[in-house]
Amino acid sequence: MLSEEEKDALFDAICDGDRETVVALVTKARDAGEDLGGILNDAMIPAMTEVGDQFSTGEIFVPEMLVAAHAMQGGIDIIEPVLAQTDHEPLARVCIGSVKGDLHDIGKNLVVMMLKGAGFEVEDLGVDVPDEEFARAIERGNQVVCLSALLTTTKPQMISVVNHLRQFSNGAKIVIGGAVITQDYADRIGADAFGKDAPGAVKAVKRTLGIAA
Ligand code: B12
Repeated sequence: MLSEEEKDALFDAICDGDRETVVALVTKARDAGEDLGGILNDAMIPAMTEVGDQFSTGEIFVPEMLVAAHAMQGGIDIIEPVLAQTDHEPLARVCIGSVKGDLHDIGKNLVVMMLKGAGFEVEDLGVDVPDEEFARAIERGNQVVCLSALLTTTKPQMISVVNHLRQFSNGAKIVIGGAVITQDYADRIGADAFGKDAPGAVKAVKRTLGIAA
């Protein structure tokens, strides 16, 4: 079992981007047969939320957030297969991709990690994703479609995806984000929600599904 001090150490290790310590502590918890969902919820997700808050307030910047995300991923890689074996039900199924023409994926990958950390099953469609691929992802049972765009030139591609998905809509929700996206733009193109950053993405996805944040 992890002691309270070790749980605090796990929290700090994620905030500090100390992947080695994260992997060591999560491995210890797994080998002791501990409730890994509990570790995720009590220590790891709060750490990523802290990192997200520090990023939002300008205390830390992208490099620190990426290192923290990398450390978090080290823990998630150990937890994911174990949770997949249990009855742990995902909150919902979510797919995400950078829209057609957009090759930026660092921010998207952070959103994927935060969504997984929050308990969602996430299908990562990658970058430069055509509209039809998002539609196929809905057919495969994804309940929320997340779209990422970083470029002024790929921003309008979101209009095309939203229109395409609404044509075949089975009630799937659409959440959009990326450096060039705003709430006003989301409202204008008829997306269901906008998220400013990775923690904001989790809140936006939960909001569309009526799940308390
Ligand atoms: C790294 C980078 C690249 C890398 C991408 C590598 C990769 N694997 O992603 C490379 C070198 C490939 C690249 C290429 C280009 N880039 Co570039 N790139 C950047 C840079 C420096 C950082 C982007 C980044 O990773 N930010 C860090 C992450 C954490 O932030 P983020 O992506 O915004 O994501 C956060 C939020 O936006 C949000 N979010 C993101 N997605 C989603 C999705 C949802 C659903 C939600 C809710 C939230 C959400 O959460 C994330 C986490 O907090 C930016 C400048 C900058 N400071 O942003 C330029 C920038 C985005 N690039 C730019 C340009 C112009 C280009 C090129 C056209 C350059 C060229 N002439 O070739 C090409 C285009 C390639 C293409 N077709 O996509 C411009 C865009 C200007 C504009 N407004 O259009 C920028 C702003 C640079 C600049 N100041 O001019 N780029």
